[in-house]
Amino acid sequence: MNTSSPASRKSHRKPSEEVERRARELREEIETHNYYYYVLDAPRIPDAEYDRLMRELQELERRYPELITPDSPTQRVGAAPVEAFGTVRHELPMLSLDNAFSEEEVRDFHRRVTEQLGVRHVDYAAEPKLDGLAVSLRYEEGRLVQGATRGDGYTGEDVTQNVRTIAAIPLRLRGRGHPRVLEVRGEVYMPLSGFRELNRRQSRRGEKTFANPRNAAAGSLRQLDPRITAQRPLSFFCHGVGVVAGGRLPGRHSEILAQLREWGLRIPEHLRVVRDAEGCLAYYEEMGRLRPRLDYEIDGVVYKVDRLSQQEQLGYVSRAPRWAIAHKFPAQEELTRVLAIDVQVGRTGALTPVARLEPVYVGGVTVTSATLHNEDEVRRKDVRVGDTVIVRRAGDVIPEVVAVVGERRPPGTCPFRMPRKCPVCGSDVVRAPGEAIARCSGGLFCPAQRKEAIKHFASRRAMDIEGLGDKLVEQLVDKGLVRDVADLYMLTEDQLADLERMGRKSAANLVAALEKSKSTTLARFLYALGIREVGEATARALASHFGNLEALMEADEAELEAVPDVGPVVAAHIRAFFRQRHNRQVIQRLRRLGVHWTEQQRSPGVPLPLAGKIYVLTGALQAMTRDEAKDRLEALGARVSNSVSRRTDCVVVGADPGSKYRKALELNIPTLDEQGFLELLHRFEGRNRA
Ligand code: 5U1
Repeated sequence: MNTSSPASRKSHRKPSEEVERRARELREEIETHNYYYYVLDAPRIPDAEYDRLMRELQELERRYPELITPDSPTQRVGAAPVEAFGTVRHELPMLSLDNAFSEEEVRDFHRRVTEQLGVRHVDYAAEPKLDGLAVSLRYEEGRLVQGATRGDGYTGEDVTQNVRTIAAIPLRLRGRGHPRVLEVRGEVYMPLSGFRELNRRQSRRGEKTFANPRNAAAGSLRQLDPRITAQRPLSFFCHGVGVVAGGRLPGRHSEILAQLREWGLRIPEHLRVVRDAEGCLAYYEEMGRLRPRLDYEIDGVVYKVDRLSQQEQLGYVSRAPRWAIAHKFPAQEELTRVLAIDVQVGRTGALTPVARLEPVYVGGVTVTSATLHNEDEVRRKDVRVGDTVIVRRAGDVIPEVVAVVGERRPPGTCPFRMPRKCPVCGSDVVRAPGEAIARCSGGLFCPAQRKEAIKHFASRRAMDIEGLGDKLVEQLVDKGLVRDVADLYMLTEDQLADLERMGRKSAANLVAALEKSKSTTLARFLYALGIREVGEATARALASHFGNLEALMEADEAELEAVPDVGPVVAAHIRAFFRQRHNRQVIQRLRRLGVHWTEQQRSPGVPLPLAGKIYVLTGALQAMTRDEAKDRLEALGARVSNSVSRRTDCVVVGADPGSKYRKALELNIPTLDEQGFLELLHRFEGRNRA
């Protein structure tokens, strides 16, 4: 059976003139949008529209393969793999640059330039120096015919098929007046956003990740299979020209770059013509400030004498021009030694391995420690005490260990192992199935988690201790008045009145609020304990399933997983939490200090009286808040919904009810006034009370 539609079938007829014209139009339109997007950084159409144009052209070329041209924008998917790269001899060598690492070295450079030229002032073209891969692109009659790596400066590798897959490199130059042969030089690089995404993708697939964007760019460009290069987020900036024949270029470097831009080539952002050493140094400062916000890595800036006639006068020394210099930023990567691997416990109990390092100057500061993220990361990089490692610090980012220098590993090192007990409180360390982070399970007790645990315990949806805000919790912990949540219920008015921003009255109010909070529901109490992955809904499900705390505390994984929404991860966290003697002691103290709830001491599995019923609340109740009414209904097994529908079983109507009441009347849904509601609670809660 032939399932293809007539429109999608391959045609064996010659394309009509109209089809040919449309293919040409589409190619031009797509190229123009590439130019707006990549070169001018100002896209004119949404991505979806661009994709539509591309699909239309692909479809035409599929039906009439004779329409395909080598420089069609559809031809960037990557040619067939090769066994090895051919070599390319650079007609004009690709030079390197001298470096300056200090202000003084920049001033010395400027002095040499002015002295040799016999002038007092010099204009420099100042550019960011990209940390990429130098390449040469050869255009003949405006068409890209060759791409080559720098190699040793004289001979590079032929990467034509690979550079053709990079969307920021035009396959054909725009406009008119280009020289017959134009060799453009610049850097292929990987934007930081693309680099992070690529590493995430590689990690997900269990493939090798890249240490930095430069390695990722090099590894991607130098692929024998250009189809792989095509899938890598590479980009390109040009910063000069090599061979130029059959045409002329302007007399200043800055003008040449402007001309290249008009021809469709991407030139670096933040180009500037500056004057003398002072202008250069101001530019360096400015780029240093901008650097953390750029989506690509730069390792410095380059100053080039702008006038070509002056460049010629200055000439070259060995392999570097006398008319240009790279002013480098402090290195972002350095080598150092791992002295120890400590494990830090965060506010939420997450354990993070941290490498203690021999102090090293990197990225402008002295670094003595670097994060190793998590256990899997340490294992993947196999970082060991005694190893020599590459440390990286980019912008304001926390320093990290990028990789180990394998050949410098001393004998007798051991692989890292995550401790089994929390280094702060001694509770069990738990790593739930499928999670990357190991955590301390002593949430109620661990000093590292103290403040967060208390703030959560006091919060409105948990124990609802009015007046116990974050600042006050910090003070109470810092002054040593509270070490765990049970200590809250031992606080006296006198102790509280002595605190900052607390008077007698606020102290008395807080003591009253603490007293009031002692009467709660099992669901709220469970939520307040701050067990990992146990949010309000899970706490409610656990309370209604087990009916009492003792049954829950003793439940094993299988019993826990019988509760709706509780999977192996949640069950593991709950088990680990209640296994900790310290957590159990805090719970015992809380109960002895008067924290209680009114749920039925039920045997697990017995349904609650309002199980499966949907209630809606509207209007104000006199006897309790909306939250309390909701809690009490939920404790009886009801679901409390925000809107009335045919599925609603009952609407509780307080004073000044809103539209939900009208809707209930309209749909003939049973309603209860406050008196009726209280009687319902009394009837069932009375029956349920322990
Ligand atoms: N921006 C820029 N980077 N870069 C690197 N310009 C530039 N020029 C270079 C190099 C190696 O060399 C020429 C000055 C020869």
